[in-house]
Amino acid sequence: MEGNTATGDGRRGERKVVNVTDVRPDLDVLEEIQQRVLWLATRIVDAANHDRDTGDGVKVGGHQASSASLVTAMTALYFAHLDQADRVAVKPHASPVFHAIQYLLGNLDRSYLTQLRARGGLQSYPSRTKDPDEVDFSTGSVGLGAAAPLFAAVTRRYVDAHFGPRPRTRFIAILGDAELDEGNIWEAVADPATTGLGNVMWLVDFNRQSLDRVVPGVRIDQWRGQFQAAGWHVVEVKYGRRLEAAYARPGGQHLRAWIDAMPNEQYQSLFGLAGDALRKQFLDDAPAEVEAFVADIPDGELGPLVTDLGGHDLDAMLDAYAQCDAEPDRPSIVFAYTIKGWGLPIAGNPRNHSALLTVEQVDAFRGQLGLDRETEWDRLDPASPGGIWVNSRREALARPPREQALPITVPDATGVRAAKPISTQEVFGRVLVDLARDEQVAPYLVTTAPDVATSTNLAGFINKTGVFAPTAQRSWSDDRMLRWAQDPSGQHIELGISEMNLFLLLGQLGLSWDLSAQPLLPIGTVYDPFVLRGLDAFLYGTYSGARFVVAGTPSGITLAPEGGAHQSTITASVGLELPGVTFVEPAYATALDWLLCDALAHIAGGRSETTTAAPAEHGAYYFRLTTRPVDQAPFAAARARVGDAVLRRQVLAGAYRLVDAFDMSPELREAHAPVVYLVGSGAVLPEVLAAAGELADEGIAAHVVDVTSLDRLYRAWQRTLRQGVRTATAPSVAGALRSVFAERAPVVTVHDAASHTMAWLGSALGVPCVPLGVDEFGQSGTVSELYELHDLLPGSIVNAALAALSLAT
Ligand SMILES: Cc1ncc(C[n+]2csc(CCOP(=O)(O)OP(=O)(O)O)c2C)c(N)n1
Ligand SMILES: [Mg+2]
Repeated sequence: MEGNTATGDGRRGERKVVNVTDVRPDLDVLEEIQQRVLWLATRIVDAANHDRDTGDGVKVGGHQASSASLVTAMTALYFAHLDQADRVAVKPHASPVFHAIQYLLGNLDRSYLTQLRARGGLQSYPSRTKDPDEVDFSTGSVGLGAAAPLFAAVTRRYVDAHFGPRPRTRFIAILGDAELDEGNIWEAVADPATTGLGNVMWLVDFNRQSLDRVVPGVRIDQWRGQFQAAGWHVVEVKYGRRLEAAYARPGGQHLRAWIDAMPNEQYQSLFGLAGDALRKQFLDDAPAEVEAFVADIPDGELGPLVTDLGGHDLDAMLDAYAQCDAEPDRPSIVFAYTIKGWGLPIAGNPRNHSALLTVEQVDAFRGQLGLDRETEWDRLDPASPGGIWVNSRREALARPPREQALPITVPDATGVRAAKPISTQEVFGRVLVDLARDEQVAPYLVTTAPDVATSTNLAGFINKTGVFAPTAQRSWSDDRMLRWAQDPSGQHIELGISEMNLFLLLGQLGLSWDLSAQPLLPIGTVYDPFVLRGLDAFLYGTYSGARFVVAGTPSGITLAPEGGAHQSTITASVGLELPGVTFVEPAYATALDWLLCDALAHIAGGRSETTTAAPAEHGAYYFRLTTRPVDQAPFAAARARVGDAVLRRQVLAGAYRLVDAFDMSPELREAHAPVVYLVGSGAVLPEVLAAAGELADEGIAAHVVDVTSLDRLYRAWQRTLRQGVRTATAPSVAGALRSVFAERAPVVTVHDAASHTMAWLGSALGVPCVPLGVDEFGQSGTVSELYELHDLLPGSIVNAALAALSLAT
């Protein structure tokens, strides 16, 4: 088995301070428990595949082999190591092991055991929001679940510094070894914000197999070096106690050298063999000393000896965990050498990733454990030593409830003033500075950015609140624009340029009410095009139920001089389509002020009377902003015309009429002028307004609608449609649309984003629609040059309106 011998810098037997709060149980008791965990995890998958008739011919699946390799490590963890405050991410394919453990602990009803991958049942991969038992971290997209506890620990360090220390939590990730191929792992490990977190432990299920294959070369030397260079404490648990004892015998060094040198594929093939065949395969190419050493070992003992890996030795795993506890100043990683399919007939088989035991093999396993069809799902006998121990663990791990809401009232608005033309990005910065003065709100605000804090207008906030550092750092700069004191009271967490890390951190800040018993108001900023760079982590956070604000800014081709690489076009669509995210794109200062305060009020759990957000809106908020200064007079005029109460309600609902053509030019009404809607969102509103003016001159009444949240409008439309579909009744027009689009008239949509994003409005209103937007990569230029290129100038909008009108007749 390739890879060096254990050279982790915490060697077994050299423990320093051991801070294990629990008493170790008898290893025989743990052994009994782990056999039951292995059985239940295997049978949970078996039942899903063999006991249930889905009727659709689609394979159910599940991962018996990937689960089995973690049974020892997770039994040791849950039944002899964890405290109530600890939080664990479980690798996706070990979901059956996790649920088997929760069941044995009494935290999961027996009825779920036959419901893996069934509707409303146990999820394929651990899910915070969907599983019936308490999952700390969702996993599924490999790499992300592994990194999440690291960012939860970053969050805890922040929470402890600001709100007083919580009971110590160990943030643990259990990951498959192939997860280390994912780049986000290394981005997380490399970021200075994650250094020195002694309460983090990663546990790698080092089965040297991925989905497709037995991994040919074992990269343990490389990984050890990389983690150590990043300041991590590395532990390798390579051999079990039985092999260690053999190595200690005279000549044992030859056995060890041979096992270390043996190709991984050869080693893994031993697990499928027995007797003489195993001996032959083991000794293929071996030096004579090895053959001599094993000559006296009977066939029946040779297999169990040479396959005795540390990751399947309970005692060795508990030692490894204790070594990590003894390192309070740096994160730890444990490489537990394991075998995929351990303890099952599929052990070590290169094609075992999706392999299932046959019904006969399951029957045999059941019989070996002394179980039958009546008793197979039973918990351990509560009067037995195993049952007594499990019960004590259940009590030790019981968690107190956590409060999700903050006891504060977020104001409806900060009253940000904007006499001159101003950009939404600048308003965003000003609103945050104002909120930093609000005694109720300020303590809970925390911002973060991947090296773009100044260029996204967070500087004002940071100058007021400082940058967070676990210990005070001396400042060497006198720059008055950039007073970035770094100390434990800072409220901005600065990250390196990794959008993955940004969204992973936002996701964890947004779950701090649960994982750190402290709700926060997290706000992140990112260049809008690079939202896509962190998209999987964005999804991960919102799938986990995290609540935060992210501002993508600047956005679109309005970032004209920057060129195609920096101009986002599909992000609006992403924001609109992401579940658990409310996408918002205001154009005017006061609208942004209202929307941002409302978003924070939702995150805080406070519900102001005027809020119109749907009850289902409990996720994150994505603000798409720009650096284009926009004249605020049209909004002031709409405010005067409609009044604050109605206007705010409409802005929050997603759209309002910025210009009413008949109010503006009453003669158009008298002349029964043709009507068209010009619907814009974000930076393009000045062009839309100019086009409306030109159309009025030509005798066409063009109402201008400013869409502040395409997402809320779309959801309102979908809600009424679905209602109609489900009840087979004619759907009504959603209220948010009806109040703004009172007349039936064709529409032109104008957006500095893919034209497709708003094109559905025609269907929603049942009228012709001409969607204008950006459907190609951008290039450098001035705003008007690029708007001309993409048909966003007033002249093109006028032509689009004429086209829409002609389509309507
Ligand atoms: C981002 C991502 N890519 C691909 C997959 C599909 N996939 C699931 S598990 C796996 C390999 C897992 O290997 P490893 O991490 O070693 O886990 P093991 O099953 O060996 O325990 C792959 C490719 C995924 N879940 N997520
Ligand atoms: Mg693996």
